Amino acid sequence: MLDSLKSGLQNAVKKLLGVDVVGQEAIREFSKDLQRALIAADVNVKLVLGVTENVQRRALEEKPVAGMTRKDGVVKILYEELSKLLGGDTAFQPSKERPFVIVMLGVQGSGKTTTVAKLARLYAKRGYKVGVVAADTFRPGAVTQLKMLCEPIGAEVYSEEKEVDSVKVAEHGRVHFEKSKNLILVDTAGRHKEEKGLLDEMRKIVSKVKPDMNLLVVDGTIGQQCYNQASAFHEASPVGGIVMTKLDGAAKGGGALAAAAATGAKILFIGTGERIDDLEEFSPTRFVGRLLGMGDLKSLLDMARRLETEVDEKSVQRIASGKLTMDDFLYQFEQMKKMGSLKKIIELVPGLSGNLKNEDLEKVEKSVPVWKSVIQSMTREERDSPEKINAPRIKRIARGSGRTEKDVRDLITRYRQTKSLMKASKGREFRQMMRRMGGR
Ligand SMILES: Nc1nc2c(ncn2[C@@H]2O[C@H](COP(=O)(O)OP(=O)(O)OP(=O)(O)O)[C@@H](O)[C@H]2O)c(=O)[nH]1
Ligand SMILES: [Mg+2]
Repeated sequence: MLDSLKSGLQNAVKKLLGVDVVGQEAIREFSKDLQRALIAADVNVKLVLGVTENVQRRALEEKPVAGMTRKDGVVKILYEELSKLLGGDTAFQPSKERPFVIVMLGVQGSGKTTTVAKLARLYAKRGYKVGVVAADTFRPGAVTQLKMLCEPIGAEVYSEEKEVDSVKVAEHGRVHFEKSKNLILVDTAGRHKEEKGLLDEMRKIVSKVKPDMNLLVVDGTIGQQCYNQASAFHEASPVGGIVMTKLDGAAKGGGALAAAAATGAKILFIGTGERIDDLEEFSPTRFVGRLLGMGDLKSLLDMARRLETEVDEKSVQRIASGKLTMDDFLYQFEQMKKMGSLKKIIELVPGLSGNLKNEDLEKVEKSVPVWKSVIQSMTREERDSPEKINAPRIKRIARGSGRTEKDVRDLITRYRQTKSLMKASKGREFRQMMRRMGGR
C-alpha cells in the first residue's frame, strides 16, 4: 500500500539522519526531498507547500524536546504535520439513542454501495440496528446490488421498485427506519447525465433527509482529481467524513490527503479490498507512522518519553531554586558524561557556551573522575553544605580521596561558579540542559 509515497518519505528521512549536522542547509534539503516525495504521490501542490513550509519553519525554529536529538526532533515534526493534515485520531461512534443518518456522496464507481454494505456489517457487529436505503434510482441494477450485499449480513434494505425520484425514496426510507433502527445508511447514485445534475440531486436529498453526516466516498487510486471532486461535493453539501477506497490497489495515497484538505473533514475509514470485511477505521497517526516506517518513529517517541521521566525532577528543582549540593553538582556532570563529549553538550546550552572556553571544557571533562573521588570522601554534612568546608577539612578530604588539596580547592571553586550561574539564570539553563541530556 502506498509504496512510492512511503519510500519517498523514508528516503528523505534516511538522508536527513545521515548528515553530520542538521543545519539550515540540511533542513532545506530535507524539505525539498519531502516536496518531491509528496508531489510524486499526487498530493496537491498547495498542500505540499503548506506541509513542507511548516516542517521547515518548525525545524529551524523549534528546539528539540526532552532529550531528543535535533534529527529526531525534525522527524517528529514531520510526523506531527502529516498527522495534523489528516485530522486527529477519533473513532466514529454515533450514539444509539436516536437514529444516526448518513447520506453517501461520491462519483460513480468510487465505492459507495460497497462501503454501505461494509459499514452495515461493521456496525451490526457492534450492536447497531442498521437500515439501508436504496436511493440510487438512476443506475439499473443498483437496488439488486445493494440487496445482494446487505441481505446476507442481515441488514434490512428499503427500496421502491416503481419510484424514479431518488429524493422521495430517500425521504421515505428515513421515515421507514426512524423507529426501528439506530443507524441509517442512504446509498445514492454516482452516475448522472452531468455533474451538475448529480450535485443538485445530492443537495435535494440532503435537504429532505437531513442526515447527521454526509459521508464522501473517494477512490484512492484517482490521485490529484480527489481535490476537485471533494470540493465540488463539499460545496453542494458539507462533507462530514471521508471514506477512501481501493487503498489495496495502485493507490498513491496523495488523494487521501487532498480530499481531507479540500473539505476539512476527517478520513474516517479506508477500503482495503472488495470483500465485505475489507474496511478499516482510519487512524491518522497509524497511517503516517506506516508511511514513515512505524518501527523507527515509535521507538523514537518511546525514547523521548522515557528520557523525559528519567530526569531526576527533585534534583533539578533543588538546583533550579539556587540550592546546589555537592551531590547535585556531581550528578549534573555525570549526566553530561553519559551523553558523551561535554563540549557537544555545552554547545547545546544557550548562555553556557559563551561562558566556557574550549580548554576549559576539556579540563572539566578530565576533572570529573577526580571530583567524584573527592566528593565521595566528604561527609554527608559537607556534601549538603559545601560552604562549611574549611582549610582543615580540605586537608582531610584530600588525604581521604588520595587527591591533592589543590584538587579539592578547584572542585569547590567550580562548584561555586556553577551555583552562581544557576542562580543567575534561575535554573532555566540547567533545566534545558538536563532535558537535552536526558541520559544519552
Ligand atoms: N479493490 C477494491 N475494490 C473496491 C473497494 N471498494 C469498492 N471496490 C470496487 O469498486 C467497484 C465499484 O464499487 P461500487 O460500490 O459499486 O461503487 P459505487 O460508488 O456504488 O458506484 P455507482 O453506484 O456506480 O455510483 C466495485 O467493483 C467494487 O467491488 C476497495 O476498497 N478495494
Ligand atoms: Mg452504487
